[in-house]
Amino acid sequence: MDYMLKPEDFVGVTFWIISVSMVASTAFFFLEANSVSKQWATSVRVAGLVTLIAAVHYYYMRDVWVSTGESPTVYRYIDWLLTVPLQMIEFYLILAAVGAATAGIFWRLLIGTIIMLVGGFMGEAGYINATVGFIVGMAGWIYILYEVFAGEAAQASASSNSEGMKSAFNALKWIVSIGWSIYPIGYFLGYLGGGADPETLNWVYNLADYINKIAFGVIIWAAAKADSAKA
Ligand SMILES: *C/C=C(C)/C=C/C=C(C)/C=C/C1=C(C)CCCC1(C)C
Repeated sequence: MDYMLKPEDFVGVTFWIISVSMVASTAFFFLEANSVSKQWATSVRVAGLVTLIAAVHYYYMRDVWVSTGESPTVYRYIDWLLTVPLQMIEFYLILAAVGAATAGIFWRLLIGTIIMLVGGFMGEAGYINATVGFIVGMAGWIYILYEVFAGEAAQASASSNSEGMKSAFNALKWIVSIGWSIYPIGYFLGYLGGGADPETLNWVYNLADYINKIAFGVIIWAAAKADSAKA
């Protein structure tokens, strides 16, 4: 039967591992949200929502891949369209937890996310030229990076005196820059390095999701734990 995972399907194996890891992470974050202080509980639950949404999509994406060997582009972008804004909201929430958030920070992070994802999707789905989609996507990402490294969000974090919040904010900054850089690398290798290469594209995206959804949540959970222990 075509539908079965074959041992030589390396990309398929990564889809299976991540599907199950996302479910386990979801259980972990939801349970742990009960043992951190109140102002951190929402952040930890949102981390659980991110892995929950991803878990559902990974089961579908895995089926597409294992049965057709094609990139599950639509499912992937629906997942990102839900989970990436939630992760941007995390920045806002950890600032809000210490009273340093503003509406402008929220909107700019959201707008940057939408530009990045719409550009990438149009390029991958073939609505626009793959290079143009890449450039638009990069512009959205750079806008987000500016906000968290030098913009109002960065300033709000720097002027706060909560050590727990600051360490979480700094860790998230590195996720959004170094961790997220895996995605444009995947896009580049998949579409711009001469012809479409779904194998490389998908294992690189899968690795990126593993780091940027699960490790992202663990960072928030660790900061929440450390800060709650002090209170
Ligand atoms: C859980 C999913 C996450 C964190 C997805 C993040 C996706 C990106 C950072 C995608 C970025 C892209 C570019 C910066 C340019 C090329 C197109 C994209 C969409 C792959």
